[in-house]
Amino acid sequence: AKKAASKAAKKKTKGFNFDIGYDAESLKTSILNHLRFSLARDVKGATTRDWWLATCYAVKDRILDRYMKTQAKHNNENTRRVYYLSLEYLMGRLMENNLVSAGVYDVTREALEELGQDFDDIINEEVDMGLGNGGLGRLAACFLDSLATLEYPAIGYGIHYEFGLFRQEFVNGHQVEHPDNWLQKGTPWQINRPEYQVEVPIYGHVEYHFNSKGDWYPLWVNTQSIIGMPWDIPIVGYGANTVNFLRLWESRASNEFDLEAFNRGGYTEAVRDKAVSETISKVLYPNDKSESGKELRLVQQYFFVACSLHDIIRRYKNLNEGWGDFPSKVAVQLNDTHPAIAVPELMRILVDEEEMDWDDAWAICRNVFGYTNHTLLPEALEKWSVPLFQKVLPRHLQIIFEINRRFLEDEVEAHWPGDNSKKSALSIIEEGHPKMVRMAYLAVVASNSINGVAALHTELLKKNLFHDFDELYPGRFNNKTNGITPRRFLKVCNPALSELIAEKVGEDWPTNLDKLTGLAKFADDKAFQKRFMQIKRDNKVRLAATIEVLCGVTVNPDALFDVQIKRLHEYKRQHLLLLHILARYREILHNPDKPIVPRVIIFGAKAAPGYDLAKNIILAINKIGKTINEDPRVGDKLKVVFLPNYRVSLAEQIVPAADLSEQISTAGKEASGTGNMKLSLNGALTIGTLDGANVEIKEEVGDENIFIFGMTVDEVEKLRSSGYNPWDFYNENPELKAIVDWMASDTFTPGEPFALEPVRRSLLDGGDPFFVLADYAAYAEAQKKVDECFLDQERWARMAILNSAHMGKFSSDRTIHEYARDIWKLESLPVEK
Ligand code: NBG
Repeated sequence: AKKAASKAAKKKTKGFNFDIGYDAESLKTSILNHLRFSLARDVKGATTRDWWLATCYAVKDRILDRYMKTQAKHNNENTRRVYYLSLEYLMGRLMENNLVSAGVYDVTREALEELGQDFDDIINEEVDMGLGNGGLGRLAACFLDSLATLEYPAIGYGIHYEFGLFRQEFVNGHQVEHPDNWLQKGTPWQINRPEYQVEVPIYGHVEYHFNSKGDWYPLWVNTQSIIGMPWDIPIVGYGANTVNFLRLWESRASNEFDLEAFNRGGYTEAVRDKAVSETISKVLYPNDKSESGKELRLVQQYFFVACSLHDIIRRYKNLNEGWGDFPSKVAVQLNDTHPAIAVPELMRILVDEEEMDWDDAWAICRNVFGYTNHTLLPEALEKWSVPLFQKVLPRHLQIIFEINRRFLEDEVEAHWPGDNSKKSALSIIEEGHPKMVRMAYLAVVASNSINGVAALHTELLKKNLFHDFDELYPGRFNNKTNGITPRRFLKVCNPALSELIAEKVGEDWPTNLDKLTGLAKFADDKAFQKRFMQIKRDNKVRLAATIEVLCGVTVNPDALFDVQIKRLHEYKRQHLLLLHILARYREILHNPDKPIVPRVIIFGAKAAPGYDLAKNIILAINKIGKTINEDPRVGDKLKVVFLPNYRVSLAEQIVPAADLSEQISTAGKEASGTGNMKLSLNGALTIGTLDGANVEIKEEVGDENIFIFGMTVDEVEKLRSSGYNPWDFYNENPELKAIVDWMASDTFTPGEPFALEPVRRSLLDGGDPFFVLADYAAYAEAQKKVDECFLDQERWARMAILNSAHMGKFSSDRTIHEYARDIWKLESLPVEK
């Protein structure tokens, strides 16, 4: 009957014209319609928020039209897809990008102007969708953009956090965290999909039963159920007809579960259990690179993985018979180890539910999964305690043990016969009290591809962390250097430069970023230099206004804008730049008449709420900055500002205005970095170490257009093994000694002489684990070169132009093409209009 009804409905709507206008007049009509019929608002009383929502709805109508066509196409062709599993997506604002990608930017602007609305005010209504911590989450967002733009069939899966990354405020120089209630104003972009909700089991225990053949089989029983409710965010391809989507799971209490408790008379229990289930998707863990071993985090990981696999399998089964074609239709990419529970979950489904032989199931797994590693930092390598696993996912733990047993007995034994030390070194289970599950090893053993995110990082993975695995699985390790979307990080955030580029190299550079090399021939052209630098200056004037509002500090747009924007971490060494600030301040006080290149030092960074030293570094920067900014002897020569609540939308204001990009991590610690690419693309020069993708940026722009300093990975290793003593560097360098000692006075914290002591101590008694003092002299030298270069504005302009010109490699389109070709074996599938 249902089928007949839907047939009848189809017949009755046959010939109905769903066509939707793409001109300003149609947009205007749509906006007014939504204002009235979606928001119940009269033009007269409409607030900016109402206009924003109505405009987004109008644009969404046009996007959904393409979304329907895309999904129909993917379905009809029963196409292979990639499923990107990530616990984080740092999407930022969606409106402006969607307008640009859908090709309705100009007409929407025009429509709003005709309606008497200020376009920029409306854009600024949107709060960032900040469901991620840093580079890893932003990379996932850039990848979605590229996948849609290149028309690859792809779906992203993640968690619909009610609270994204905390909002940061400074109180008296200290970081204070506030909840990020991003859904409060409503979000027009998401589509609820209750028809695809999923129920997943968790907790419980394993019992053994006999089957009809008299064999034992395990049964996971007495589980609790959680409902996963999908919310879809359309992902619009730039200048393409493909609209993919990101599906985010919200946890809800299972109705059945509530009802049972309710019937037992346990009303409050029922409500309490409901609250627990609904806690799962409440909040994003704000630790950028450390695992706290919290039960809720493990539950989050399993919850979203189980929902996603269920969804993937449902979609597959709709169009295919049996499991034979599963690996040819499905590629799953694990964004770090956070979703690695997908491995035992898929095994559980295949072996326990589908009653497949272990070997067949394992072959499917190994054909489906790919794993991307994003860091070598030991504190970021996920391990879960066996007792915790036993409690939350008892059946999965058994499966992991079985995977491990077969791996050690079959593969490790075959390669290193009788070598027990190899077995314990490679075991997925780490011995100890308690035993731990090494998630990275699990991901490696189960994947057909393991990749690092920059050439140096991949080399180090193969050399150190996964050395034996690389020997065991030759060819499985590969590099995929990160990239960034040139749509958001140039076209949208820097419209003036975009226009200049289009004029010189053609309109199609946003999808052919290599075309930027066409700028190189203008690097010495005085007129071009002038225009390029004038755009930079205009961007600096705009940023200066933002700085005034956010920090209450007036800065001179002709000063060198020196930018360090990224999460706060010791290894990223914001405190190395802080030492340089102290040196500049000292120089200004000691040589007041000596000319100095005026600088504005701009920080943006959030510290994990439990990371004390990171918070102390923020405090030190704020206190020292305040002292300098208020010192009349300094004036415009030096200003230090720490912009609060650094996030994607703020990055989009800072990046186009930067002159100098600080990429100064300890060599070997930054897997890739992606901010380095964004800044250079917008014409900032890099001062940096030979770390992560800096190495490849240097290759592209040439040694003479970048300021490289400091120890290499090998030199760091050598110094470490010979016994590094930071006191040696402190004692040998009078300038360094003076500025480090300065921190111990109460110059910057009047009346509180020891307020900055934690930072100073970490550099000396603390052993300076990231070699700040060891690299200080080289850094100071490189900064001197920066100043010299900046004095020669023509030379600087030339270098800046050549930076933009040579960033083509770092488009995430290039990265995604490589993933598609080498890992996912995925073909692009253009969608017709
Ligand atoms: C981060 C690295 C960055 C890298 C991004 C994206 C984690 C675990 N890793 O260097 O620190 O650019 O991943 O690959 O957040």
